[in-house]
Amino acid sequence: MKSLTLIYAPQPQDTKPLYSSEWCVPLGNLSIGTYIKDNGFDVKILDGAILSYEDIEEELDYSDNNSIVGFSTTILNLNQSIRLAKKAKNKGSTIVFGGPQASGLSYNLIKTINEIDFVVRGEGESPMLEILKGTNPKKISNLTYRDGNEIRENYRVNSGVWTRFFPDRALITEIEQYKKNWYNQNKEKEFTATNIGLQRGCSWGLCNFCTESREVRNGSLYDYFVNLRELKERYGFNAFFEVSPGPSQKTLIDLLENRPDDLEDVRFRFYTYPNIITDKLVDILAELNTWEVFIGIESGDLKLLREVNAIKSDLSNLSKETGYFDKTKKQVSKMRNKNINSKVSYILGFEGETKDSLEKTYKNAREMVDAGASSIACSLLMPLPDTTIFQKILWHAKLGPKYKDEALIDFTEITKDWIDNFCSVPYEIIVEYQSKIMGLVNKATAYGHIIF
Ligand code: B12
Ligand code: SF4
Repeated sequence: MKSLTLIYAPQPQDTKPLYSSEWCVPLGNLSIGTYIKDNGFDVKILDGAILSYEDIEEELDYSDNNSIVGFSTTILNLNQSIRLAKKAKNKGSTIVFGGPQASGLSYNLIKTINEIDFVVRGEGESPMLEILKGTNPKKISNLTYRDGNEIRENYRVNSGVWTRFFPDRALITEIEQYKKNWYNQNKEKEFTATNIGLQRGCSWGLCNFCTESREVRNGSLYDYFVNLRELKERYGFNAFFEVSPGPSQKTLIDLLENRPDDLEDVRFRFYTYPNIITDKLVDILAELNTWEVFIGIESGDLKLLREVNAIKSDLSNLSKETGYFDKTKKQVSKMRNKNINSKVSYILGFEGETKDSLEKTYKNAREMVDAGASSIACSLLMPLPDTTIFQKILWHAKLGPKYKDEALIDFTEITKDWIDNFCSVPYEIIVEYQSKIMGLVNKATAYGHIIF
């Protein structure tokens, strides 16, 4: 009988892990693993956020030609995943890649990396089950694979099977380790958090640098709270880092209105964006015992925001932009008074970025901190496969030929290439501003690059 090992390879050592990576369980792998286990197969989950590369490599000694080994990939861990895949392939295992980075580079991966048998684009639960059952690849949705000399990319659907069960944390043997990591990083907090996902897809879904689709999919709220209750009673988690990208106001209102009495004390952390945070929403967030909101402000320059489609308001009425940032400042300050931390997030290096727009972003960050924002995320724009800006790279006369067939994208190199060709300010100045913006608070995070 086939068995499944699901791996989240560690990110390279010269990159900076985000503070939350060590206490967040790998939800994608866990969701697939739960579905596969429920269908009768053995499943093992290996998470490179808490295991070393060598630990995972050692575990692969036990794989053989009955093992399917799956890798969940991001722009940071794809190369390490390929190294590990080579070892598993030598043992005779079938290799499956999935997750956002492999989804966006599926064709190139199958074309250039012989060790990879299948790439799954998008949701992985159903395709993985079909692979384990030995179904003919032609009939498996979301699959990219070799068929003789051809590469086939089957149609992609979101089957939504994940709405019918909860990711089962019993599959994670080191659950106590995640808790310890939370305590170590959050000594001052009196609650214990884990990550959970109500929704897939973003209610805005238009930013040209992002891979999120507008196709919002939700599970039932009743089941969601059953899951929360289990996480509270069985594992002692009483705070939830909601990974849903950009939940709408309505979703947050529904969450409050459907929250059962015995869960009134649990806390939340949400990803949000400026336009949905109104006075009413701040009250709702407070009633939900929200400890932090991440606010994707992205840039202090409205012209740039409009061009990357991230202004998050009705573009047909430009007068609505008046006071766009003032409203956010007001809400940040209101949230501070209600003990909700605001983590304001910026991206530097949008198309057409200038010294002047960087200055506006710096000024914006300073004002948000003055208004009460307690932490900052400030990243250099990383062109991710499957985004509009990645498409711009592929259409570019010089960069297109370089990246067209590439499967192993070096994120620092592509970031520099993007800035050199699409921004009106050099990389060094952008990094200088990143450092200035992050220096505004004690707690700042950045995308992968180590710059300090
Ligand atoms: C929470 C989160 C984090 C957390 C927690 C990570 C964790 N342990 O889960 C933290 C903060 C640590 C983090 C870090 C980073 N993140 Co992040 N993160 C997210 C977020 C918001 C939710 C992830 C999630 O739980 N989704 C819910 C699960 C169920 O969905 P899923 O993971 O996509 O899995 C499904 C499919 O992708 C697929 N699948 C996934 N794995 C596999 C494996 C196999 C074998 C198969 C077949 C299928 C498959 O099937 C799954 C089930 O349907 C996503 C955005 C999003 N909405 O997904 C960004 C996202 C995944 N992150 C992203 C990025 C860029 C990063 C960082 C590089 C940023 C950084 N600062 O360094 C790092 C990378 C860390 C690393 N080690 O590689 C990008 C990835 C894009 C890309 N091409 O790489 C995303 C998509 C955000 C975005 N739109 O830009 N992240
Ligand atoms: S950047 Fe945020 S708001 Fe924009 S599409 Fe992505 S998840 Fe949605």
